[in-house]
Amino acid sequence: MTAGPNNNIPDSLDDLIDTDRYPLSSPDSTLYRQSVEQARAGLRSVGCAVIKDFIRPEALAVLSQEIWDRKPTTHFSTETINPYFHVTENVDFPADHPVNTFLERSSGFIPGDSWEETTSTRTLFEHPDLCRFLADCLELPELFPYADPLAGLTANILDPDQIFTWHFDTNEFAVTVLVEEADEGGLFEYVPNIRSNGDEGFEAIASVLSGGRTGVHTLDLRPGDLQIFRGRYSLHQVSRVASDSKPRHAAILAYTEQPGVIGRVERTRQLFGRVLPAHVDAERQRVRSDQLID
Ligand SMILES: O=C(O)CCC(=O)C(=O)O
Ligand SMILES: [Fe+2]
Repeated sequence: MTAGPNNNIPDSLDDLIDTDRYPLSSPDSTLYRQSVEQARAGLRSVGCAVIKDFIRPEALAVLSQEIWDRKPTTHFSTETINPYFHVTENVDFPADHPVNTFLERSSGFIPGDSWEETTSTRTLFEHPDLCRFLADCLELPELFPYADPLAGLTANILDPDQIFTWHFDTNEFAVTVLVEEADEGGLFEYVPNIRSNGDEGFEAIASVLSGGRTGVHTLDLRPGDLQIFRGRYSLHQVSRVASDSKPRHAAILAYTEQPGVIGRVERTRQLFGRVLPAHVDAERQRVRSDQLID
């Protein structure tokens, strides 16, 4: 491994990613094209692709340490949410409807501003070759690191006994690197395409929320694997980590199709318990641009 500018931070793509197997800087190579085709096939069929052993073992140890070092900055919050991240009852729907089914989400997030520019995790997140590879896998013209200073780069932390219950993401896709796996529980489970643009899929969702296992896939994800997931249509959860297990840590890398995107104030507060001036400024710009409140 090449030494970084200060101490032993892996700072090149070759240090971080197994570029022998996944030559991210050579998009015309056969290996690159094969990986992209495989990912596309998974994303098209079940909305999920796993790129095995993507991170080199030495770099994985560094990513893991970076999370452990920043773990005190985790914003833990326990709330009961419906699959749409709402926390309050909707009287227009029956009591046993998915909209009115609230389950525990007790995980936490390490916010983006915990990783300095020089960290390996941020180097990985912002690397242009990774952006291009992900765009190719997702069949998009271009991708940019999500510019939100808190939500762009995060780590999802599930300590013993915690669970991130069934939900849909509000973003189109998510990129995850499992860094630390639980000894028991903490599994990523999903039901591919349980809803579509024309069909909310409430009946099937209700069944899963009440413990049904029909259509549930459990992902075989190992530390160092890269997961690309379309979470708008596929209900998913991270199952409860056993009370006597190690925690589960996952780095979550968020990207947008346009550069310079910043998240909404309300959602930022829900996820991180605070907002930064950048969020407030972005909100003002939005109001100004169309003169509407929302
Ligand atoms: O930790 C993960 O693997 C993903 C968690 C998740 O679904 C989310 O953050 O929306
Ligand atoms: Fe999610």
